[in-house]
Amino acid sequence: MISSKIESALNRQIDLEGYASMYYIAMASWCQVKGYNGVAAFLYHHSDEERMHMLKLFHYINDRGGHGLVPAFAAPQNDFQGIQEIFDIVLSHEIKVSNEINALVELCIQEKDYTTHNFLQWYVAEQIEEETLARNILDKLKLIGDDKGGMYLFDRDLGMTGKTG
Ligand code: OFO
Repeated sequence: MISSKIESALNRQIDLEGYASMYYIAMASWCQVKGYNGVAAFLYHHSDEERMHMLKLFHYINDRGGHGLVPAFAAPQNDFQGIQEIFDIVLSHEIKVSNEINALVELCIQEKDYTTHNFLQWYVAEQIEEETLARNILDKLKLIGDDKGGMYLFDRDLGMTGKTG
């Protein structure tokens, strides 16, 4: 059985993961409309992954005697200045999620909830991968700069990776 403190902290995490899933759809949709079909495919896929992160939390909370709740998600922005802005947002959002996961891990130690602590290790590892991926993409964008041909190849390659980590 989880404490109500841990239950509400995990429910806040549901909100973050679900919001991320919606945000990635908003970014994917913008890319699709602008003709960046590879980036769009990558972001749609990433949205699915965030939804899976959210569902894992529902199952865990409910299995431990709590109640996973669907929050009212805030509307993400739907308009973007370009691919650079999108991946800046991706990285800063992933850093935010990592910080929240770390705070949750800390709370588990305080509350002596070692089962939830163990459950959260999956998220800790996942966040390292996602932050690294976002940083690698930003490095590539820096190399490409204003090179249109480079951007064409970037879009094509990202569409082929499919995997967001
Ligand atoms: Fe990328 O946020 Fe989930 O864990």
